[in-house]
Amino acid sequence: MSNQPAAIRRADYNAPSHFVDTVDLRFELNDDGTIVSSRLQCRASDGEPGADLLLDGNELKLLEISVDGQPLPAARYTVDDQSLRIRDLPAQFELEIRTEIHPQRNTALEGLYKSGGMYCTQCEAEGFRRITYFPDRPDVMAVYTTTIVADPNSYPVLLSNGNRVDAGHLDDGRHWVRWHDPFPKPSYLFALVAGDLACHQDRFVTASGRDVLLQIFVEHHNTGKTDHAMAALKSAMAWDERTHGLEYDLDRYMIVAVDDFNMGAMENKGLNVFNTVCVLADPETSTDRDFETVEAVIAHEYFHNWTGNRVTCRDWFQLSLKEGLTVFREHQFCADQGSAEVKRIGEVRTLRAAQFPEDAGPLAHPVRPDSYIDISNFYTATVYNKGSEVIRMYHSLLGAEGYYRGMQLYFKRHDGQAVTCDDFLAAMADANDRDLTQFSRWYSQAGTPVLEVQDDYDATAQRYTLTVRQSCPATPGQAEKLPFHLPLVMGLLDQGGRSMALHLADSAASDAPLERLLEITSHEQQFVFEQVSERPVPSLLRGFSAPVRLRYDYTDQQLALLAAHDADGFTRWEAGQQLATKLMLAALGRAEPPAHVANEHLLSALDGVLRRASEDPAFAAEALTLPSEAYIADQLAEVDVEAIHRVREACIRDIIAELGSDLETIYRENRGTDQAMDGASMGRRALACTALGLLARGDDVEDLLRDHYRNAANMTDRLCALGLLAHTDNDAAAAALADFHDRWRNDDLVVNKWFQVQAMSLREDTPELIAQLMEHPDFSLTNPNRVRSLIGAFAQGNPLRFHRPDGAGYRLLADTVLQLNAINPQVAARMLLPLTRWQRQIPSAREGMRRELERIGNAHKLSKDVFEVVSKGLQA
Ligand code: B3K
Ligand code: ZN
Repeated sequence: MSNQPAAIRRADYNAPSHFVDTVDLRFELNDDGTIVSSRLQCRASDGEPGADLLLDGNELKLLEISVDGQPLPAARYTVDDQSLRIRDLPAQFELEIRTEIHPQRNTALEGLYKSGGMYCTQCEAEGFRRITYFPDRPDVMAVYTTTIVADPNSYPVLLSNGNRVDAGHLDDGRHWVRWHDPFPKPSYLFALVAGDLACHQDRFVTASGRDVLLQIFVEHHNTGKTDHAMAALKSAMAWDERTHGLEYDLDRYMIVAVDDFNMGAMENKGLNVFNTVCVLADPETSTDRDFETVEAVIAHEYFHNWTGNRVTCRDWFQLSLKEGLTVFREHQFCADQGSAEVKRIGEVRTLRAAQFPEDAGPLAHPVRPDSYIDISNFYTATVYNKGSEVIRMYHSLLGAEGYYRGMQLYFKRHDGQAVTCDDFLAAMADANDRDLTQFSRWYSQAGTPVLEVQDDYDATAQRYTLTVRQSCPATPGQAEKLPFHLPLVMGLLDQGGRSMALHLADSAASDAPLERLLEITSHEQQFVFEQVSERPVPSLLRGFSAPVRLRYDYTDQQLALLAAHDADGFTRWEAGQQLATKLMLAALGRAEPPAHVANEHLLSALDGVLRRASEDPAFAAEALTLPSEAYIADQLAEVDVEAIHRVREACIRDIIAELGSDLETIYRENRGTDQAMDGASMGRRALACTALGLLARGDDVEDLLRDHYRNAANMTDRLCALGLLAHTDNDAAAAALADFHDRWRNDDLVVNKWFQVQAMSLREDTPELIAQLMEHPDFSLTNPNRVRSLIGAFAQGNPLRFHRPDGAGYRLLADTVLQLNAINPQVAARMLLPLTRWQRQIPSAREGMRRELERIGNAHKLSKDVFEVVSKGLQA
């Protein structure tokens, strides 16, 4: 690997040499190239003349440059492929630059590009430099005015940030629209859209009486699918007012849906750009999960208006300042929309599936990273999801009131500024008069802490002692870790499953709640409870109060008791998961493949779930879902994917043998044939589909699956049946797949699902099928949704076939990454991640994965993005 790109370090941060107060942009959109004219009012940050101004620029053709109206002589500036440096500048000046760019050729989908017939932008993190030369860093905040000129027939709708201030026609027939955004913002929040778009319009009146125009723009064939997004937007706006006292601040809020997008959505000021996946929803073509995604992402991007836009990041190392915080706000919002317990279970599943393995692998990094080669690689589960857990811990440690006091102080101090995670922590600490110095280690230390809990019961003294030890494994560049400050929420259950009063030895006698938050701060701590009349069962880490791995040596009986009786829904679910995990790990540890994996404790716990299923079907669905193969793998020092699959399947067969007829009853009682989208109907569908998913692992289920597919009245049911059918190579599967494609061949988002179910198939020849599907006329490497549906789903969601022993899965992924590297580096680097998780695989797999990583590493012209992931991924 030659020409290695250099790492950027947090410690090297320098304040900007110049500020830009206003930016005037003019875009002339032409099919043979776009001309961008910019006029910047600049001033040296120290008020002195003479400092060089360094502007970022990427893939730009510089046409003209002038300072204070005078063309700049060549001797006063230098251009290379990354930057433009200007010398001998006065303390204050007007800089004008004209560049030419080619959005039509932009397959990286950063900067200005074309998606279908429309122009759109993606500037976070460093896309603005592909539009014009600019100090493209978040601590340079300016007021933008944007004029867009285009052909009115192809591009009747012209949008940018802020308020629409003027419009007109030119003599040559083109039209133009001017936008002005009064809020100073970093360049990463700039947006432009031009296209022939349909608009769904509504209004929202804020608490203080501002009448806001809400607009969702989509391509015409997608009209009619935006009701859910609009409703979600309005509830998010009302929620942020109600819970945080935060109002929207412009006269309009626009959302545009585009087909080709590198991630979910983007919070550009006043003009969000969304992946169609995260906006469009309708019961016929979207699953219940899709509906939830739309609601969550709409809310997330809206919440960024305060946490991200009004208060932004000083530099990209602080990304979690806005992302962790906004994910937490999104989680709070979603918990308020339905069952908070079920939502919490989903959050923990995601954290364990995506973040724990990241924290345990070669790309582990702290919530606030110390260095990066390409910042695009740091939009990670650690920055987002662990970052959100860190915010949740402030909320737990300070209490809801203390947390909101801290938020208020944060906005009071920093509205309109670009700040750091330290500033956020200081606001929380100062508003509550708390010392959070130790808590700040959550930002600087990578790795998932381990909490080992032991207990001792003294029957004579009626005293119960919990000993809590914490440790954290080494991660790249961090051999030793200092103890974290974290909340451990717990309770004690008596042998009948009743909550016991918690008399802490050093607290007042009258103070005996049923639940306590223990503050863990040291390597080892003891908590002594008095007046404990019998040996209790500890209920630990309720609500998953900290992002840690908890170890306590529960017996099967204790886990069954917790699963049946604990006061906390998360812990009830977790106890069942831990029981199943324990049994599967034990089975894996035996020399001979065991005849049975489930035992009477697990079966009776599941029986209890089935009997109580009607009380909360959505919860029952979660409790009936066994821990994933990936989760089991994450518990092991050496991972044999096939063995894990065998054991999990055996466990499911035990469940069917014992509870099959009850599962069938539950299935029949809960399956529906309607499109009702209320929480109760969605819960019943989830339960029916989970039961069907278990039954499908048994024998003679083809008719059941075929019927479910045929009778489905909504996409959740239809896709559930299709996915289960697609595991088998038979006529029923082929017929359903053909029918599905026939029905929805014209709906891109449904065609993604068609690719995805095939990518997830347990069929042994899945790698070959995927290779064939990549030749399908509907497949395209330039559309990230397609790539994620087929390649991403396979490599991340189908461990059994991705790790096929002959290495076909690894080769397929590496071949694809090499092609994508030249098309879309960001997506290429992301697709590559599963190959970097070779360290704990069995030796044959390890070798195969490393070989493919090395092959990618040796390729010519690697993008920075891919280079960073490959080179870190190869480190032992
Ligand atoms: N802030 C964007 C993510 C941008 C990713 C750039 N590679 C979406 C979000 O988190 O809301
Ligand atoms: Zn975000």
